[in-house]
Amino acid sequence: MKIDILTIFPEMFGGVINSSITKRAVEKGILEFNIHNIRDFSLNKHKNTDDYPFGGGPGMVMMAQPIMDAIESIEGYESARKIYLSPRGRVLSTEVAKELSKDEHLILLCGHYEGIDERVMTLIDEEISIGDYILTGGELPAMVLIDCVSRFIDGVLGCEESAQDESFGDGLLEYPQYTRPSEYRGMKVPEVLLNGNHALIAKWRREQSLLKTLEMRPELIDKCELTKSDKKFLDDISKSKEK
Ligand code: 4FV
Repeated sequence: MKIDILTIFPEMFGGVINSSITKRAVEKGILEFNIHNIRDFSLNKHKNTDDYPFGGGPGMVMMAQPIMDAIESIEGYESARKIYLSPRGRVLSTEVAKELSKDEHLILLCGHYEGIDERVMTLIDEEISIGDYILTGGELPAMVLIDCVSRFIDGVLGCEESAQDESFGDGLLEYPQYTRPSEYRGMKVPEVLLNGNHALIAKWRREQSLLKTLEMRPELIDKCELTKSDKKFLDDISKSKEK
């Protein structure tokens, strides 16, 4: 299996790749790792990879251009399984790890700060989360994924360590984030985020969180406190689906 990792902290991966079962797997030719520094693909002279979020809010958002160019620089990226490590994703489990271990080529995108421009998702196959908590970056989740997936690849573990025999937030998912430019590759930032109306922006963000949660983690809906407008929004969604 070939694993390409996209990060702004490549130095974080030295440990996980050059030790333990993954080091052994590389030496045996079972695993191949390529680490790509997203900063190398930034087109601005300061090599920035992040900017302020449209619509305001805390933190910074990673720009689409460096990430999308980095992904497209990888040989065979079209056929690889392109995974964004994110709290919005399918939660990593033994079953998911077993499924991923059958892939020939994984591309792991590690976000940082408040996350990435939503337009990057047009190149991503799926989001995977290592659990319902917020980390500083996607690097540690990528290492967790590498570790647990590697264990299911034939030959990585000695027969005595076989993984086959192993057993085992406000509560809504994050709304889509965007940053400059307001249009990139023909994809425009939602108008509501550009007009500066904070009430409308907050409404849009809440609704987007409800929609993303309904789509990705419906079981979380029942566990979180919904306002009257939340419930009306969800009722309207379910009625529109019935039509
Ligand atoms: C995460 C998780 C996670 C969110 C913002 C990185 C951070 C920052 N990734 N499972 N839990 N990611 O917290 O995968 O960009």
